[in-house]
Formats: sequence, structure tokens, C-alpha cells
Amino acid sequence: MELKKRLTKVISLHLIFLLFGCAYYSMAGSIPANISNVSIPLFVNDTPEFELSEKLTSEIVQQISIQNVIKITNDIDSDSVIDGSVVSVSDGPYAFNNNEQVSEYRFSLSVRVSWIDNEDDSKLFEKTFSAFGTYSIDNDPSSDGLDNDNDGVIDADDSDEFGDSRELAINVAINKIAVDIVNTVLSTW
Ligand SMILES: [Ca+2]
Ligand SMILES: [Ca+2]
Repeated sequence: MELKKRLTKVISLHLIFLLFGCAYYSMAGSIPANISNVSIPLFVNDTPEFELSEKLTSEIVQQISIQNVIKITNDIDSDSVIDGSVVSVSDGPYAFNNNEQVSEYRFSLSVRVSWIDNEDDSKLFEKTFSAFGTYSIDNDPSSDGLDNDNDGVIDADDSDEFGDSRELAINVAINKIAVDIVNTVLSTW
């Protein structure tokens, strides 16, 4: 039962990520010549928010695989490693309506990431990435009047806006950060 629940969750998460699509720059190879693979250990989660690092790490692995950016390996002798920590989250009221009720909440997270060349331990990049998703407490992203994923399409017009409102906001933020990180890997060097 527990496994079935988890599987359903994983599948729906992947569906959400697929639906969001991705905004990648050029696919032109710009990876340093001496580096042919990368290992991506589970990111450290310095926040109390459950499962953030698992979701983010697996999304980065998935995006790098789908985009065929660089070979991913679990080998301890990898040419390079992407290390990351979820350093902070903020989650709370962001905007109020005329009745001074909260009309919009935001879930934001910041992630510190470095890509390290294992040959000489040099950093190919080190950067903090931040992103957010918006949600409301009425818990229906398809009718909350918010552009939850900030793509310019709102509610029923946006097929991405469904499901649990806060979970959607978290997944939006994770997806944006994963895309940013993969773009930074692509544009390094
Ligand atoms: Ca939207
Ligand atoms: Ca919405």
C-alpha cells in the first residue's frame, strides 16, 4: 500500500515535470574537454522541508539525461561532481487582497551548487540558485486566480495548474532550479 502510494506520487511528479516543459539554451557542447562524465550525489538539505533534496537531485539527473548534456555516473572516480545543498526555504504570505486577507503565498528555495573538476578539485562553477512557486490556501490551482508557475498562463487556460496547490508550488520551484542548473552546466566554459 505504502509502495503504491509512493509510486503514484513519483509518477505524478514526473508527469508534472514533463508538462512544465523546459527552456534550454543551445545544446552546443561546451563541456570542458577533459571531462566526460559527472556524478551527482544526493544534495544536502539544510532545511526542515521534507524530501526537497531527493526531488531536486532526481530532477537534475533526469534533465541532464533527457538533454544528453553529459554522461552521468555513480562511479566514485568520476571526472567531475555536482555538489549541492538546499540552503534555505521561505514559505508564507506574499500578497493581500482589499480585505487584508492573504491572496497569494509563495514557496521559495535557494540552492548552493558547485560543479567540481575532480582532476584538480577546481570549481567549474559555484553559484546560488533561487526560484519560487505561488499558491493559495483554497488549494485549487486551476481556479485560484494565480499564475502558479509564472508562465503567463493562468488557471483553466494552463494545463499545468492542477493538484495540490502547495505541492505544485514546490515542484514549480524545483523544476525552475533544475533547468537553471542544467543551463549553467551547458553554458560553462
Ligand atoms: Ca501558469
Ligand atoms: Ca492558478
